[in-house]
Amino acid sequence: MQDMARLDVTEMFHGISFPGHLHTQESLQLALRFPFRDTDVLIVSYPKSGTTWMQEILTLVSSRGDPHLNQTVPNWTRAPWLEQYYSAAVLEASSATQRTITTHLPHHLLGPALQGSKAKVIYVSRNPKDVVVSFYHFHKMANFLPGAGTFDEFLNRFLEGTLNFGSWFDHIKGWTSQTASMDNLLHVTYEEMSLDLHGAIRRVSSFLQCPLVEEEVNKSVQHCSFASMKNNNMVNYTLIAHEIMDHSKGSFMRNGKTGEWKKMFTEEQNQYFESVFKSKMHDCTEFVWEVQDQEETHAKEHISL
Ligand code: PPS
Repeated sequence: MQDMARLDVTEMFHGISFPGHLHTQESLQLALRFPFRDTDVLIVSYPKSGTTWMQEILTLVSSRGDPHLNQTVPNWTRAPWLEQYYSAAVLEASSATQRTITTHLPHHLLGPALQGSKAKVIYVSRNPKDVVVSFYHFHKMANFLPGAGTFDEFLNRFLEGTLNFGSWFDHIKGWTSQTASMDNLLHVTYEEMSLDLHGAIRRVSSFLQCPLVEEEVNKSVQHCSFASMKNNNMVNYTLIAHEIMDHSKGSFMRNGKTGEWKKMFTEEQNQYFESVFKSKMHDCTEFVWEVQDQEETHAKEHISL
């Protein structure tokens, strides 16, 4: 993962920018033609939505709560990103009967490759206001991403859909609109994992038809807590050279909370966000989002940001 530098290269693919450090035109093309197996499990997310957390959960579920793999194999080897250049080699070398694969690609690009496949898809989403804050901080430490600029500039780029990996709105709409027609798709939110990690792990394990006993769930909960993952160098990206990810400028496992956007957004930015959100998401009748502040313990709000 550290061989190919290309830190200043951006690959433009179907109108979306991807970091050239990990993506090439060829690797992106290959992803769109990927021969999925019915036994594959695919984690799909827009960046900073809880991808790494779900990778950790899937490893623990398949190991029945035993953290050995989580503590000895980096997450990008356990669950490689389909569109990144090293994944073909990793997947070829994999002897797993059930492969876990990760992707940030939007549905309009990856949907055709999945057509007709029984591969299981887990879509992970997060309150977009927290996504943008997390992504902003990540841009400051990840030297393979363009400069973050001011938060105001960054927020505009997020809302326009011009950041790397494209539009959050296209991503969420594209994938969640498939939930009615794809019975092999499970939507899990970051907020749900924050609120009830035990329940989320149970839901994921039953979706994968890999039910765990209580003790196995409890062990999984323990090993994919924020504190465990922050200290696990197989998942906290401290194995990556500091020229690529500068840990003096921030941590990948930054703070792992919900509702942190409130400390970052001005009232004006919030109003602007709300207006763009409303105009872009107005046609999403099926779109269910439960967002809850950590300090609030009751009542789930429906599409409340
Ligand atoms: S990436 O770059 O797309 O793979 O990033 P992703 O893994 O999707 O998102 C990173 C954010 O997820 C937080 N995270 C967690 N939060 C709570 N508990 C656990 N176990 C956990 N693991 C990862 C991580 O801290 C990033 O969020 P922020 O808000 O920046 O802290």
